[in-house]
Amino acid sequence: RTIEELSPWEDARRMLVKAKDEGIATVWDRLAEQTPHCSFCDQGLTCNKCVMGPCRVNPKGPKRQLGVCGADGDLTVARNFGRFVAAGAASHSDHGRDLLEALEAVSHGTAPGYAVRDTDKLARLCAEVGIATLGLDAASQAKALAEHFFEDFGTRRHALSLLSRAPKKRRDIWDATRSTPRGIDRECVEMLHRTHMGVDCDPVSICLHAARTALADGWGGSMIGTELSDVLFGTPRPATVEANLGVLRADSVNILVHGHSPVVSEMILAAARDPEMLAKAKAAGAAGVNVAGLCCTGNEVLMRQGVPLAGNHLMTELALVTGAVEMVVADYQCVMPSLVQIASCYHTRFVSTSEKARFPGGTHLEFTLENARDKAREAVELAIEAFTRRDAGRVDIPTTPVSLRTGYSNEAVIEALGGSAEPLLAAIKIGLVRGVVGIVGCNNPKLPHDGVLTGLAKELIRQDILVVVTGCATVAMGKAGLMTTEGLEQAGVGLAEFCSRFDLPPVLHVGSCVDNSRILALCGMLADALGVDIADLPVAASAPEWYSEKAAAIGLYAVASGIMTHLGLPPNILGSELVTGLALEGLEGVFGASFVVEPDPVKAAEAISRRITAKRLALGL
Ligand code: BF8
Repeated sequence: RTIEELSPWEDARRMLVKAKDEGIATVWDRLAEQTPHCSFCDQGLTCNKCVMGPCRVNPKGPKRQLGVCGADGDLTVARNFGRFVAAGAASHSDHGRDLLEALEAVSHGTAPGYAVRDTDKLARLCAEVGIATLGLDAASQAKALAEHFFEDFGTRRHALSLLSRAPKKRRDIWDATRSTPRGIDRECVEMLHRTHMGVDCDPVSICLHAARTALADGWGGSMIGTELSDVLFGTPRPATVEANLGVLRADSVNILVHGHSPVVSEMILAAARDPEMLAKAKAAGAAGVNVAGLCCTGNEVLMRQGVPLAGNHLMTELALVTGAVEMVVADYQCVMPSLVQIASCYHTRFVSTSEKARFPGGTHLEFTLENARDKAREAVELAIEAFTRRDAGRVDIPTTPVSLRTGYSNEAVIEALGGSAEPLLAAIKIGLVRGVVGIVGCNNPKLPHDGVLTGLAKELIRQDILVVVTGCATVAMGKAGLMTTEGLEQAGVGLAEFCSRFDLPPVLHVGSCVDNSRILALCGMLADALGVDIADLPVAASAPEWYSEKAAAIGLYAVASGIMTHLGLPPNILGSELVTGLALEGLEGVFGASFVVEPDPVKAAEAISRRITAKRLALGL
């Protein structure tokens, strides 16, 4: 493929040319080397879960129709998919647990530099889960809430605390299908157990447990992660910020925060904003210390602190190719191991911070809740030192930044609407806004960078469908100009009228990937207000360019919550007609929603639009 075919963006294209000139391989080069992929793996028909194998199952072939243990293609695909989803749910939820541990440490006064920044939200959450707050100070509330949520991770509950945010009808469906998640860790562990050789041999049963595991993520691990991030670092409020590689500054020490957890990135930001660090940067010849974000941790500090966003998943390597980055500070998830090698081609330091995410060849500065403030200062000092080694001749910062609006937590949306969701519901009822679609997730080098994301969003807003966006989809929408009120020029007349009335862009930024839980909560709120189930709402979800296990968990919890979900490419399940049929149709009968797979954004928009029309008609709208 030509560079023009890989990415539509000026900043990406310039850096792809530079990478080629400098002999630096990127994710696209490695994809080309790996293509064609193993067709058994592609279809989910390989099994390496025991050493009687590994097996390649060939359901329609003359031989090898069964693995050594006797598993057929359907079971093999289901087991693989179940574990795939569990890994995604575990990743989000383990991230959520880190926030929980941070809250607990704050309550004990053992996390210097961290604090409860939204005491109102803390009190609201306590009240929601039944903790009496009268006479309790913030520290005691934090302690009680942390203890309460720790139990959601374990095995002592029959249902997770925040499931009460789902409408009763939805909870009844989960109970009837034995999909009610009981404990976050429990469901992940049970999936590993079920998919061990000789345990659950029913592909449908495994897939239903995958849904339960995913629900434990969406309404559990992710939701706790989101809510506690707000408590600790502040609930996002609307603001205008900048994005793309143009946010790097030629005259400054550039630090990119990458990964997912605000626990590390917030501390780096605080250290970088310290006047003492500014003085040190100036002494080293820089104008200042510039922190910018990548991927989801970028979304976290963008939403709450207005930190500019340098790029999404496929931009992470290219950001280093600018030659202007002194340091990448990573916590975990979606951090390509290749970044260590690319950093070593420049003066860039790659710093890992989490005990559970080590990157050989990089610098490991282990952050704990006790030492984070000091470690963050150490990291910024190392970045300032790296600045003195920057080769100005290799610096190329392409393009100027674009502006985008951010900060649309549910609280902020309600506030923007004047105090309740009623104006949105009224607009939906009269058809000014036909529906709401969450466009979420990643980039995947198999698809044109950001092309399916932006193509779909443009089609939807043109058809008066409000879009909410999270994760790596955010930068794409920002670059396409859809996240400011100027973007309303591309919206349909109805949507433009509604958004103009409330000063909203047509694409609302609601956060990082764990913040998809905000969309679930919003759907619960809208369904309750209308007295219906989530599956009755004119809403849908889409992960057009997804790649990760986490995105699979997100897609499945959306479907299991009653939200039709579009994927730009299928998971590795096509080797089983049974599992594929379940995903594309069968789940509709179980949860009232299923998946649609469509790489073409216009066709995907048509499918979503048809769904929204059908839901509107069923509601009598
Ligand atoms: O959790 S959108 S590429 S960074 S997986 Fe990863 Fe996908 Fe980006 Fe965030 Ni979500």
